[in-house]
Amino acid sequence: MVNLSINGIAVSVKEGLTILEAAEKLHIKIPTLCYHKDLCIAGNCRVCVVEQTGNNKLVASCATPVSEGMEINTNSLKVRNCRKHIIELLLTEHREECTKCYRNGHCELQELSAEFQITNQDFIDLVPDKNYTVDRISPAIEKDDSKCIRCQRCVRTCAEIQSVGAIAVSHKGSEMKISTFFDRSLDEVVCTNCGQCIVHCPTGALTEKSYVEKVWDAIADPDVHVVVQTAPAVRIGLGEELGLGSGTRVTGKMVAALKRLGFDSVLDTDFTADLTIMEEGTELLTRLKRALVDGDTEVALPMATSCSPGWVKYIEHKYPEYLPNLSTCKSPQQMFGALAKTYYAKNIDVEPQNIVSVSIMPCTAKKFEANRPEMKDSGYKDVDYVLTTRELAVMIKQAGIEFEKLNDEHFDSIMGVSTGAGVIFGVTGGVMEAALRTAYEIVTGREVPFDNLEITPVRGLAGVKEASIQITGTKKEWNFLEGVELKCAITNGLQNAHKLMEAIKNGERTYHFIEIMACPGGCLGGGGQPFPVDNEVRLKRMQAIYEEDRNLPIRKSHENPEIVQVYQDFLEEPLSHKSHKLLHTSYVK
Ligand code: HC1
Repeated sequence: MVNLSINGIAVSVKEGLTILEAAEKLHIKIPTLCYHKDLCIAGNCRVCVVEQTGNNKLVASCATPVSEGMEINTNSLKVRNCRKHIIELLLTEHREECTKCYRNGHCELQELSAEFQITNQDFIDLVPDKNYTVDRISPAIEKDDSKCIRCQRCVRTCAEIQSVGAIAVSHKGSEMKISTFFDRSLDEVVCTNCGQCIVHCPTGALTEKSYVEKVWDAIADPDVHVVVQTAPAVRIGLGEELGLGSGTRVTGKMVAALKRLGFDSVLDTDFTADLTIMEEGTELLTRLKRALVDGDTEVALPMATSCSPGWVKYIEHKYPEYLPNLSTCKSPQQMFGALAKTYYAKNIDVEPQNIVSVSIMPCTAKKFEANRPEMKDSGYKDVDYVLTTRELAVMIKQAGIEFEKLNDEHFDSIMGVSTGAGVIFGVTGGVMEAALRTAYEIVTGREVPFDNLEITPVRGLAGVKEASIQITGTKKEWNFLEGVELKCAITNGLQNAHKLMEAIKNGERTYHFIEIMACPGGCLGGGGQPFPVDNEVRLKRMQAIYEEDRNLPIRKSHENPEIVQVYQDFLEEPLSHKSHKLLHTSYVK
């Protein structure tokens, strides 16, 4: 242990901690900008300076380890003046259009300026002389260099958490900027649209493309029927943006708010998450049968989940030789879109061209996915507009809805009934757990004992998780699986996906089924979820998702009565001709 004093208070902390971390233990908050708990230390903004009493030196507290006998002052006159000047200098290069900025009210630089009462300008404003790039080409992410403070949180996020490297530092000195390959648009480089750069950016330099106005226009149009679907992780994230604590479950209030906003029908992506289990589970069993019974060596195993569009884009760019391993299932969002303009349209007797299909997602890559050319199998654009959890909160605030006072309401039908298996799609390991609940019953004909519904090896925020399952007592048609050890792996965050794919490629690991989600923690940590985020927040959201599952009356996808109905009335059976046409696709390099 190391003994030191901070602001005259003695503290004893573990060796290797930084001054910033030691101060946290004493509940002393030191302002930061380039620092983020998810990332390696950069120490480049210097806002976190503190004074070392003894030698009167100013040091960056995020980058300086504690040492024995250290005396630190986090609030001396020298420290306050220095921090104030640093913030003022950052502002000279930052386009201050706070009232028009997407991050107004959520900007860390704005917060610090207010805290330090920066009311006048002592330094020359450099913004007018700079030729800043504003990139609005991508359907998912916008990048405005005039708001960038060059803290490099986005660069570290893209490299360390996602192993993508779509953005990097270019040029030097005052010309230094955050750039892409040859300064191309984010739409033209290896960006996966995951939006992790957005949730780690302290200002409005990186934001999602907003479709709020388009959705308001659709709601106001009396000639169209606007249907909205809500992703599993939105219901445990939305409350944070509307003044409730992290991990507050707000499913019923969210539905009530969507109805008040004027959507004609409020339905659930969790319904098509259940449908995905039916389709993807059957696809996996079919692949296994071909490999194990027919001896077909061409079968691509392990089969990989395909519901995370950031992961799909990653495999297209980085591991195109593994594209046949992706499940052919579209994501639940896109399955919903395809059914909205066919099955649902027919059911409510509305022409599909008069349906506007909106989805609320915790994810920015879903905006890209909805715009992919593959996603028009209904004969129309399957999903017209994708809003993030944050954008939905904006609409709720604009409409003057007092969210916390709303009474719970239920989803509409059809395509509004879902199960606990559907909701756990929103957390890493959830697709695997949901699939196992159903696969066990299909293969054995026996019910999963209630106590075994929660499959703990696939739970938690670990980067790579493995599970192996041996099914005994299989039904006759599945007896090729009797005693076979089914090997599965689960990852979250693309850096972990990279590790897993390398292990598979090098032959170090073999699996039958892998679940990969692009964002840390799965969709609950998506790029469209409320700010700020770190593992503490992710854990609370994770607990909320599992609580939601535990509280639902049906917890297995195949027991969802609306799933039984959609096969009876429309799709016939999993992997039928119709489901192939509407619910499956393939991707190319
Ligand atoms: Fe997800 Fe999915 S779980 S990808 O994380 O399969 O975004 O929440 O909607 O489509 O269902 C996201 C979440 C989401 C899809 C589902």
